[in-house]
Amino acid sequence: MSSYRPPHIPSSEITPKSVYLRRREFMGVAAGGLAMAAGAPALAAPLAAIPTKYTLDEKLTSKEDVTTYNNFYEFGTGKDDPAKNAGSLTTRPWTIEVDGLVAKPQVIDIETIMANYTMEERVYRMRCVEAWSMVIPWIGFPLASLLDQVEPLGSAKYVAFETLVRPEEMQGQAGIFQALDWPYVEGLRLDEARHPLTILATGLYGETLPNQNGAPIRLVVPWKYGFKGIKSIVKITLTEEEPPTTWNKAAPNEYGFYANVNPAVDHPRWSQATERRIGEAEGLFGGARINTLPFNGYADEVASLYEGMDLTKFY
Ligand SMILES: Nc1nc2c(c(=O)[nH]1)N[C@H]1C(S)=C(S)[C@@H](COP(=O)(O)O)O[C@H]1N2
Ligand SMILES: [Mo]
Repeated sequence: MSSYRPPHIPSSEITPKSVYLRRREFMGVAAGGLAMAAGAPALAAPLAAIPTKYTLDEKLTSKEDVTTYNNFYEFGTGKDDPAKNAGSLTTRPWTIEVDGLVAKPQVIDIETIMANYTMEERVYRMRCVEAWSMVIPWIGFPLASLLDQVEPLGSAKYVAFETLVRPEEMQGQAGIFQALDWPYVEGLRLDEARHPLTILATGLYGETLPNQNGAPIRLVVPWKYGFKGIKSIVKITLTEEEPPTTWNKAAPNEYGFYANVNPAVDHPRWSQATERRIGEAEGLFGGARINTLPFNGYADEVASLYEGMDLTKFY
């Protein structure tokens, strides 16, 4: 198969919906084993050979569910709060400060990112630590490309991420009750951050990322529990030490730094062996749960990163 060359997406627009939907149709045809179906729309570039690790032969979660059932505590703790409240977030202008152990620290404007990085579609499973999951067609680019640009020093071992603090626009950061310590912070080991599956997402379903999903730019690490996928990022820092992470600080015995999806290690308060696929019919007694896969189904790609780790233990 020839390699997949994603189309360049100009700064002003993520793939127009019509093109995007045609592409999906084409991908469906390609997955069925036909090089080109009669009547299939003409495409400027061949799109059939998306590496299978970047797409899935699983039903997509509806856009409605992806954009209305969210965790984004800066806008409230209810699943429907982010969709209701995140409209208040101003996402332009927006910059990401990249600093720490890098040769070329810089403040990168989101418009520069949109103009300079080739966006790709990645259809990934997302498994929340709360035992529900989705299949989401992200638009984004490898985090490794951005890291290359700032040239990490040899001493850099981890990447720390930080979300915006703006209580005027994030109502979950205002008022008496604060669900978490702000800013929301996350981190990866540098090799995890550089892994080709790890992306910064700027869109989903062929459109600009909705605010409730972490606009204008958020992390997606498909083999880890969803809380690692930090939203609305304003700062990335290369460090020598393992950085603190929000949920680990809040409950260290429940949420680890690594947080790799692992059906063999239960959360102290519930099983992680199975999951509820959002939008899929459940049986009479809440059945029809599906089995959770080690590394969320990405073991072939990422298990080698964790050689020597005891996979029956909590990390
Ligand atoms: N800044 C920030 N990022 C966040 C969260 C959050 O509350 N704040 N929630 C996390 C959790 S628990 C999950 S499951 C995913 C949900 O992403 P989605 O709403 O786009 O599906 O975002 C993660 N990123
Ligand atoms: Mo989550």
